[in-house]
Amino acid sequence: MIKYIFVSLVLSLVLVNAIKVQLSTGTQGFNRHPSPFIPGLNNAGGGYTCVTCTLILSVVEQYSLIHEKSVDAAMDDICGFLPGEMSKLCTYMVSIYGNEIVQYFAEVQHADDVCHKLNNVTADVQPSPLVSGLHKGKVHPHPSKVNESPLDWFKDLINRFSKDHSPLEDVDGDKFSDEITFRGYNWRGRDCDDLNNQVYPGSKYNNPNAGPYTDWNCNGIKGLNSTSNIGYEDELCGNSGPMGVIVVGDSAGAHFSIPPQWLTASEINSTTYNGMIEIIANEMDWPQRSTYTGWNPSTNEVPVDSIYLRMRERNLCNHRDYQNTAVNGADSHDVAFGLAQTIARNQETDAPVLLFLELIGNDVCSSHHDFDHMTTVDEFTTNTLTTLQYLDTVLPSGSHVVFVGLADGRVLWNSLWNRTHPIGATYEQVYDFLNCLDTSPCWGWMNPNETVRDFTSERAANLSLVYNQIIASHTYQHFDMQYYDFPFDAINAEWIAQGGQTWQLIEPVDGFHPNQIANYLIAGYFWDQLTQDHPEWLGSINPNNQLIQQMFGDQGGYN
Ligand SMILES: [Ca+2]
Ligand SMILES: [Ca+2]
Repeated sequence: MIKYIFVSLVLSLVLVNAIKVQLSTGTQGFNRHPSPFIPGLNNAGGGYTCVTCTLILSVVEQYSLIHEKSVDAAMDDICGFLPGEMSKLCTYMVSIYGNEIVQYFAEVQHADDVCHKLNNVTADVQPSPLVSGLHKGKVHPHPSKVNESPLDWFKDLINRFSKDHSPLEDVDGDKFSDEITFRGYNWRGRDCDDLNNQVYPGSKYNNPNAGPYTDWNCNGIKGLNSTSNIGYEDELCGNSGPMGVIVVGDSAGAHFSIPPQWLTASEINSTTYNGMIEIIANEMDWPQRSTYTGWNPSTNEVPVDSIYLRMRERNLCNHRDYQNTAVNGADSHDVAFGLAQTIARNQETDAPVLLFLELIGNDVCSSHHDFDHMTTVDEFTTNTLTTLQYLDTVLPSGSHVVFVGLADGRVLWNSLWNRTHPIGATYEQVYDFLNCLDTSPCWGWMNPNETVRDFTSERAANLSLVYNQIIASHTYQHFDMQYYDFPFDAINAEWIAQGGQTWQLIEPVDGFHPNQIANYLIAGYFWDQLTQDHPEWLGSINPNNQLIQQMFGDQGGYN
């Protein structure tokens, strides 16, 4: 149960906010408060502790009421539902704090009061006894329950992706992996030869060392046509104009999503937390279902559409040529001074790309209760020009850059404020709680004050204007450019016309991100725009598609 708190809140709020802080730390040398949760992560205050505690214990409390079980039994149940090491961590935490929690529930009954009692809810940076014990390594689990600390496992898990957002398992160092998580092929097409750094998705280079007619670009097309004596890659793809898809951006570009069932006490059962560790290892993101680089097959429950899938459908030679380099919390500065450099592309030997620069909120969003932490127009211009200057050194000739403007986040408050969050409170209460503890991902928009929300949107709109100014005043050698507004209004109108409602397009747990349906609709919207404005950017339909399908089937799939 406590593990549940750790995972859900630490990885929702801490990932969204603290990784943003950490990006800045790495590139600007900021030194902010250390996180009381995990050494190496940062915390804006003591707030995450409070949020985490209250959320976890709220779930425990509701679960115990729904199932008419004691708090003790509720914690045991939930720990048992967690997978593997998570379950151990949960048991570990309960072994340390369970008795106190049970006792406090008996005294005060409600989760937030219990957290007060546990000294988690504090007005200053005072770490809770629970967390400070972890931080200082003073806790001693009951020896009969746990033999070794699962905290080391957990800290290792977090540290693996909190420092560098390149693939973790990458033997040959070409920035592509044959693992699925930790920035593996959920994020970038799978490396079909992880021992050869000249073999990877997007390569045009027929490496003689890889052997003639091998699959040097991992698109599944290989071999020699003995009749024509030409390799199939050359024959079927050589003149097809292959084009990769890259997104550089933020948590919305990576498709951040916390499964709401994790927090919905009435739905918690033994299968609720299946796949939890993989979800964490993907930084709580779902790039494999995202607008830009989604590749999971669509189902009735999970509709997937993406720019990559559309490009692949147009030309099967593009199979596996996708890269999602988006990072939770990223803003224009992070992209300019760190994240753009995680792109894998050889300007000389790789196919050109259709690249989306997608930063829809973090330049105006933070937990700070002021406007001073928002990026100014001048800063945004400098950051964007720095990014473009770098892209001109790595993108192959014939590439295209699509700027996605900042969102108008007023839709969040307007469509959610009086609705009920999975935790049981209204969004107004949840937003207020997060703001109170300096842990909101976006004080400016998740805010009851209309003036504050309006100012945030005004700044966002002014930043978006920078893109068209750059397009009008700058040219680059290796790519051309196009700007589009973030199309939430457009897809919302489409959704409402189909009988839907706006709140159904927003992530329920964080009350902040575009959800799966929105990702699906945005992909179709951008595709239609590009088809209309720049059909030549999308390449020709490959007349060999049918032949490729007959000969190479699913082209090796994705794993
Ligand atoms: Ca590799
Ligand atoms: Ca390789």
